[in-house]
Amino acid sequence: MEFGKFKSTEALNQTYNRIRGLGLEENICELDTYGFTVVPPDKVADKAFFERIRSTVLRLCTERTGIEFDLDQNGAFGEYKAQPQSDGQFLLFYLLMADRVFEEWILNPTLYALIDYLMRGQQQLSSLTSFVKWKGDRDSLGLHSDSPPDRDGHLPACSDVANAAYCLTDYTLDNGAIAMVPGSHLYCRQPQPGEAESRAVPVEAEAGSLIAWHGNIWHGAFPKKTDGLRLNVTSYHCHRRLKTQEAYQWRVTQEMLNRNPPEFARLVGADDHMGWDENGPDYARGVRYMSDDVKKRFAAARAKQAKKAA
Ligand SMILES: O=C(O)CCC(=O)C(=O)O
Ligand SMILES: [Fe+2]
Repeated sequence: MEFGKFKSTEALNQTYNRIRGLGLEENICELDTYGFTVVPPDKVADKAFFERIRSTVLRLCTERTGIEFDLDQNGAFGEYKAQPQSDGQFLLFYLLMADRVFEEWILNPTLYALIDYLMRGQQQLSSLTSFVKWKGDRDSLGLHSDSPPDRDGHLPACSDVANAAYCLTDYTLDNGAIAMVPGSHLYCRQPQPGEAESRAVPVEAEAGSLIAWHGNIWHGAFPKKTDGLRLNVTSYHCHRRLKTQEAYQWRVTQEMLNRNPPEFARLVGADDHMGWDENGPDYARGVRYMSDDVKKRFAAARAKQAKKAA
């Protein structure tokens, strides 16, 4: 029996084969069972890429705050005003538009494969941010699901959003690791305030690891008790039918699209005709960056129609 080639799952075969090719089967099992996984650095990116993206995030910290940032020193807000800010934490936003290294990152094969699996190929990038943390107090773990709930707080069983943090420093309990409630993605609802805190576990991972999670899982963070920074690149994706947090669809430049493969264009909604003006929809956007398997399915449908008409 050979898996990966079934005719009825043409769209999924590629995802399946990608997962197997990268040796991520165990991670998929963890995602399905527990709602999160940790991929070790050697399956994510090489050291040179890691160093490049980390120094870029540090440079942006310095540029946006006006204060020199160093991994071993605690941070400060300086001139930086973007919200939310809390004790010992801010977020850097809109990283995709800040440096080309982030264009490379969203196409990273391991990140792409895990998100593609969770979102069944329907993902777009919602935001690319960095949580910048240093020593600070928290009065709770701040448990939440990343998926937007319906009116009554219910979540769909599928992963409507999926998230992944590329750890740029070690995550340990004392360093303010992300907190996960294993298996809570199956509850299909947001937690009540304060609920399940005692069941949350610290996700300990060395710098260079990728922590990925199902959109429904209850997660937050432990307080950072040590000196120095905790840094990441948080790669938040949502289903194509949802609004993105950051504005890419009409803002990503043609130059950015030209220098990247069609997967990039689809991730930033450059193939999406929604949001038109008085000129109406431009359906050509969808065709321009269509994936090979969708092209194949379209061609097969057209051929069938032509045969019928003949
Ligand atoms: O690492 C953290 O502080 C948790 C961040 C979080 O909730 C998220 O990235 O969705
Ligand atoms: Fe979150």
